[in-house]
Amino acid sequence: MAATAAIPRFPRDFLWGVSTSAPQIEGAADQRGPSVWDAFTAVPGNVKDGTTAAVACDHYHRYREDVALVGGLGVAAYRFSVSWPRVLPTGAGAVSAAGLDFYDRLVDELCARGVRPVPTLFHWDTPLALQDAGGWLRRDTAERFAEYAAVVAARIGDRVPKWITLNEPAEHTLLGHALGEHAPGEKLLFDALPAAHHQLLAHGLAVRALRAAGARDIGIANSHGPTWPASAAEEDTAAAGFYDVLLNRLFADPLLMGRYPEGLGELMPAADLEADLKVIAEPLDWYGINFYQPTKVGAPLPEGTAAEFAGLTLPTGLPFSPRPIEGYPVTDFGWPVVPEALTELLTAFRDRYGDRLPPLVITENGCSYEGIDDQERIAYLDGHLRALHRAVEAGVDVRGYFVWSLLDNFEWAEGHRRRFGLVHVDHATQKRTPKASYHWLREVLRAQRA
Ligand code: GBH
Repeated sequence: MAATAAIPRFPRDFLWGVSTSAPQIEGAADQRGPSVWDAFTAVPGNVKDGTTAAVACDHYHRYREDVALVGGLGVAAYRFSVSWPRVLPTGAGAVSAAGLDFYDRLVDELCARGVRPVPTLFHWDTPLALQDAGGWLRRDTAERFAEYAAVVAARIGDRVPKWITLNEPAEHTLLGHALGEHAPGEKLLFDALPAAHHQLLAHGLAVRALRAAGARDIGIANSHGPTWPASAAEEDTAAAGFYDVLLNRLFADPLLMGRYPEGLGELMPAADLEADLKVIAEPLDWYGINFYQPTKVGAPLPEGTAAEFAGLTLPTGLPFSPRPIEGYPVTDFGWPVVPEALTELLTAFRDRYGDRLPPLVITENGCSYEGIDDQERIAYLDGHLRALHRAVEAGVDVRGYFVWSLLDNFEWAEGHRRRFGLVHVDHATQKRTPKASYHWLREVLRAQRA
């Protein structure tokens, strides 16, 4: 195996888990309301290999087998997402009994195997009916989300020890609403900021609705990563600082400090911004970080150069430009593998937010590689666990770590071209095969328990 030395020991009650999301694994699209992803994948060219999420891993029908895989891994927790349009086919109003029944069965199956269910209420699958009414550009969507949260809590809340409101509002704003690489395919650039505000508001309203329904231990999963300036030159550090505001501070500052970074609050659609920020900053029990890689950013490049970056077609006229990070291995996706950036990120978070920072959980970390004998994935996870341990040793209060992902799944605009699973899925036959990394992680966890 790629990594031989034992992973250092984490605290006894450290929460180990594995993550998935509904639109990426469930399939059974004919048994729920349509989401923005159904509309988006129906447009040729939007998904690089033309796949849709209609079947995905067929987890809706195979959840018992998948929960057995989770149990076999020896993790204490499973992070999944609840599909809003499966529970409320048009996003509001009529509840689907069959949809709620599915999550009820899933939660029971997890509990029967001694695995703690950690649901995420939104992983980018907005009900299409709400999108047609304006989606996240509209304030109403935030209110509907809180009602939906209450419906889910009423049904499965008695067995759910830990909740996540939203997954990565930053990526959903950037990729879904600013660049149009993800559903709903809006290319609004900076006019996408209302989608950020309304997601944050939805989060805060949902925290209140969940607590009113008796839920405890509520967090959010945000994507974060250090931003490295391309050089020490003033124009590069300024551009990197701006990117850092958009990726990291635009979401973490309002949640943890109750204010937007300077100049951004004014751009948000709020009659009473202070009142909204109070909702958004509703105290969290913990804060989830999805970490993949750092980003190097420099000043805008001259007109006409390098509009392509890591598979994205970037518009011209942005006040920064992402640059390749050299000197590190890259995954199949082209993302650099830089474990020490995780230590850097976590210590920077502690330094910036200090006492306002609740305990942290890494809610996603993983990589895309082909193959069942996935030694590169083992090396990636090994490196990141060591980097995480260094942050814990440095005094950052991190309480858990979830691998993305249990299964090879529907990887958004990449379709089936990228494989993030610890378990290989043959998309033609739905056959699951645990990879070398699955067996490796099981042994790591066994050693942690010993
Ligand atoms: C997560 O988003 C999602 O929550 C999950 O659904 C998804 O399957 C998983 O990641 C894997 O993609 O081009 O080098 O600058 C991750 C957000 C945004 C992280 C893009 C990597 C670009 C890397 N990602 N980012 S780079």
